[in-house]
Amino acid sequence: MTATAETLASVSVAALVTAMVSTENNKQEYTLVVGLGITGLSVVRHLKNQNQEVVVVDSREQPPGLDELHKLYPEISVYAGEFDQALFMGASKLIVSPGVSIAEPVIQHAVAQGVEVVGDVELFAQQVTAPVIAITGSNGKSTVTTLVGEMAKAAGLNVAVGGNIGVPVLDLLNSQADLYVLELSSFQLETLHSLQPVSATVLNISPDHMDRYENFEHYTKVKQSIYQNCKVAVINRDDPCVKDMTSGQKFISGFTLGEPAVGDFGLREFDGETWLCKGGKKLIAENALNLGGRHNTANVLAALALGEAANLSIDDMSKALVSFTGLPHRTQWVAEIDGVAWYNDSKGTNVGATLAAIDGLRVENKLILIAGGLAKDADFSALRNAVEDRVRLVVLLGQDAPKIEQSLENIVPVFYAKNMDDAVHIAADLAHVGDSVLLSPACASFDMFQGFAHRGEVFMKAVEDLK
Ligand code: UMA
Ligand code: ADP
Repeated sequence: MTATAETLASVSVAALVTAMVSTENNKQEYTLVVGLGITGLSVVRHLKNQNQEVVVVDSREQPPGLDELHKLYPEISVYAGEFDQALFMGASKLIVSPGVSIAEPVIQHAVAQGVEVVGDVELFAQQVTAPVIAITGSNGKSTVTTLVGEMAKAAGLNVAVGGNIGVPVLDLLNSQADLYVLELSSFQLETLHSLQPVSATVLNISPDHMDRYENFEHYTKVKQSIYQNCKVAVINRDDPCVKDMTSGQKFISGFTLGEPAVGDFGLREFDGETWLCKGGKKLIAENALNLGGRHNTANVLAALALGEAANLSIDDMSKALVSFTGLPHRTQWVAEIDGVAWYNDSKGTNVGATLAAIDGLRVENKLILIAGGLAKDADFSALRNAVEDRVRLVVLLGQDAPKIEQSLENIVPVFYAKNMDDAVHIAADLAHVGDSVLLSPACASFDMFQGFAHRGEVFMKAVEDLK
């Protein structure tokens, strides 16, 4: 009854669906893996380890995981190209990758017929036995996820770190982990129901992925779902979109850049020096941290609250804090050339992140900002005030550069660049001694690059070449 031995699209969908239907009970028996990126591949490995019948579909003509799949499982049927409804209706279950919206009509029709739809993190949640710390938010997720992982290591735990940060969660399940620290995107949360994190947070909310959601409320609601079933909800007391998300939650731990209430994490001044505190108790001086920008201080406070809820001691966490210098491509210092400082914030992929980077870089002169790429339906008008206050001129590149220019009309001079090399040269020509140039695109990178890391590397290479 199987369609094994067949390869890419060599079996028609109708033939496959018929072949997969057991004649005894007329029940469909294949699980459809939707998407063949790194998530899809991890799901296939997981399901095959459980001897399940698997079919794979991807709307891209050449899905990135195709060669690897053929090598590992030549018997699995893969359908690449436009989605075929029959394949979705014939499945017993859909495991949908984060890059595919569950609002896709083919998926919605299947749901209406009673087909179950979950994601890779749901499969993980159904198997995991060790505690999980879950982190989402519009910005700061990777920084906080990595930092909490470092804190757990400093406490001597065998910790597994992954999720949206780049390692599919099912690939973590093999490890003998004491603790899992997961970065979860809104896309991953859409298909997750039964995770029970020991602590969870929505770090902050500002508009992102507006091409995927009906509106900002919809996006916010999806983020909020991370608190479902968590033991301790860690909340950002300073973010109006987040602070009231946890009504009904029994255990709440807050963080703030203001003075903390009893039990919360925040900042207090002692003899002119700013300290990270729990309630009234000093933990670590802010200037002992090796991370720039107040947004990163907020990230540290969130990490402390998340770690404490998972029984990490303040002493162990503090050890990790002093040695953590942040991740590449996040307000990363690149070089000083002819008196001009260059910073790479390629991971600034939405307006909120770019605002934090502009605000966080405490430099004397106004900045030269390099921005642009794929807008994801963003509204760039929120950049106006910060650019007016802190930016001297803007160099734009990428598909949606004109949208940014429109939003910044009459505020600062705007220059167009053909590519990243060109952008760096324009900025170098216009910079004065003492200036800082910040790449913080406020956009996704896929119009010109393979991803934010590729964009950051191309930028840093162009800067190095100036030498
Ligand atoms: N795609 C199609 N058709 C398909 C399947 C995918 O066109 O049938 C497209 C998607 O629209 C997307 C791309 O292919 O642009 C990749 O999608 P995918 O689901 O195959 O992605 P993976 O390779 O499995 O990587 C995913 C996350 N990608 C996305 O959510 C888009 C990775 O986050 C994550 O690291 C990985 O799983 C492991 O968990 C990346 C990301 O950009 C870094 N995330 C977004 C963000 O951070 O803003 C949410
Ligand atoms: P994410 O994984 O959510 O994209 P990162 O930790 O990779 O977050 O940081 C991405 C960018 O977001 C950084 O380059 C910085 O500009 C900005 N950022 C980081 N932390 C915060 C925060 N707490 N609030 C606002 N912006 C932030």
